[in-house]
Order: sequence, then structure tokens, then C-alpha cells
Amino acid sequence: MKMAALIAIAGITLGMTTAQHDADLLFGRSSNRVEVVQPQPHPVRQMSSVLGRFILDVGMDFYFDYSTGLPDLQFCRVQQVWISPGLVGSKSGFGNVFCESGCRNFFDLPTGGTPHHHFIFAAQSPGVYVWDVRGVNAVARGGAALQDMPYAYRVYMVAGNPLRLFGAVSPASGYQGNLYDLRLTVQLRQGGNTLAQSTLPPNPTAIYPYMVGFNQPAGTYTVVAKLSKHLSRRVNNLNLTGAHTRNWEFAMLGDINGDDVIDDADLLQVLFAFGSNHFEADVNGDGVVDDADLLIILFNFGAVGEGAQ
Ligand SMILES: [Ca+2]
Ligand SMILES: [Ca+2]
Repeated sequence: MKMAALIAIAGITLGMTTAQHDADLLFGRSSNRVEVVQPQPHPVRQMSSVLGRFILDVGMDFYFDYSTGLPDLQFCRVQQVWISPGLVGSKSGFGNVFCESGCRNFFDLPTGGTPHHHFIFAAQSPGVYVWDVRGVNAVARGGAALQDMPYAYRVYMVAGNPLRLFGAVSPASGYQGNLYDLRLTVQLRQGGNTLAQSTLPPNPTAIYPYMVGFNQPAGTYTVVAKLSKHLSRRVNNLNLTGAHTRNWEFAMLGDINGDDVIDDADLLQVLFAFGSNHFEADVNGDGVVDDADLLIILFNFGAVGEGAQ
């Protein structure tokens, strides 16, 4: 047992010093902005169980043009945008670089004279973990400054074999903002009790706009999903074992204080922020708090989310 673990660690160490893996994030350029050239989208990655932890080797490098053998870039900063609680990315000699709080959460390519680096991501318990990054401050091979990536590139990491739900997330038709600015929370309930929940920004550029995992036994569950500014949706008596597709459509917009009811509290919040660009009070996500936001709340006034009924 101990020998097997040591061999596994040796394999990971070897992996850190060898050439590019298929799943390495390769940063290059797309016209005048920096881009993760491949893999697009990132495949769902299974973490390995080693010494009671779950770990995954994630590599990054510049994209090298096949015909010239030259990299697209001179420089790129890999900036974390979101990471799941409990997930930590570390690197020998650098310690913990990526985590929810207390880490620097960026890494510059090149560092130490090379753009090719590997990180070990680790988690303690089974689940689905998310790591979102953007390439920023990039400089092209010829010296031109490139625009930052306008979206977040997502890596899903699966630890163990949790119950998984994944699929699409549709906001209400009146919502004009960026879906990534909102938060999706998925709850697993049984007999009126919430047993587990997971929150993440939906990401339409990822292999699945959302995927969540729950360290719970197979069984029959009620699943409730809530999207910021929208009322929740509920599906009763879902028989869950392994992984399931579940697409969510959030038709009711207007719950800006997050209590799953559209009422005078939401109305007051809009009135107090009227004329500003306050994010929370901007119901339709068009960047300004005005009568359009007020009308959405009045139109849906009194509605209650399915998860609160
Ligand atoms: Ca409300
Ligand atoms: Ca608005």
C-alpha cells in the first residue's frame, strides 16, 4: 500500500518534468487578444486518490506555432477568477499559489526562464471542484500588447465518485447581463432538509455551463436550483446515482436580495439605488438601475420561488 502510494507520487513528479500533456492549458493569441488555444473546451478531469487526498496535475505553457516552432507570446499572466472552496493549487518552491483566500492567485508565464509549469491541485473530500482563469497583460511574440481574455476558462476537477449534476443555465429572457456575473446554487434535499449544496458562477464557455458534485449516497432527492436575481426552481424525487444532465431555466427575474420572494424589499432596494449602476439592484443587468428594473419587479410582484414553496 505504502509502496503503491510512493510509486504514484513518483509518477506525478515525473509528469512535472516531462513535455506538454494533452490537457496543458496552452496560452496563445487570437487576433489581437490572448486566448487559451487548447484544449477548448477543457475536458472534465478526474483527480487521483493519493494518501487520503485527491490530487490533479494541471500544466500550462505557451502555444507554439507548429510551422515555425515559435511561441505566440512573450508574456502572459494567468489570473484566477474563481476557485471552489476546499481546492488548493500548489507548486514546488512556490507553496500554495491558487486558493479561495490567502493565496496570490496568479502566475506569470514565463517564470524562471520557462513558460512551462505544472501545479498540483488538491482537495480533501469527494466532490466537483472548479478552477476558472483568464490570461491577462499578455505580450505577443512581436512585442504587441494584447487584450485580456474576455471570459473565464474553466477546469472541472472530479474527486472520487460524487453524485453529479451538469448542464445548461438559462436566465430569464429579460436579463441582459453577463451570466458569469451571477451565481448558481444547487441544493440536495431530502424530507425537507438540505443535505448539501454547491455554488458557482455559470460559465457558458465551459464544457458544461455548470457541474456540481455531492458527497452523498445514491438515492431519491429533491433538487433545488437558484440563480442570483431569479426565483428558484425545484425538481422532486430525482433518482440520483452517478452523473445526470439537468438543464435549468430561470424564468422569474426580480429577487435581488436573494430571499426567493419578489416583494417590497426588492422594490425598495431598486428605489434606493435608482439612477446608479449598483450591481445588486440592477435587475436586468443592463448596467443602470432605472424604471425598467422597477417594472420587472412590479410585473413579478408577489411571486415565490419553487424551492421556498
Ligand atoms: Ca426578494
Ligand atoms: Ca437595469
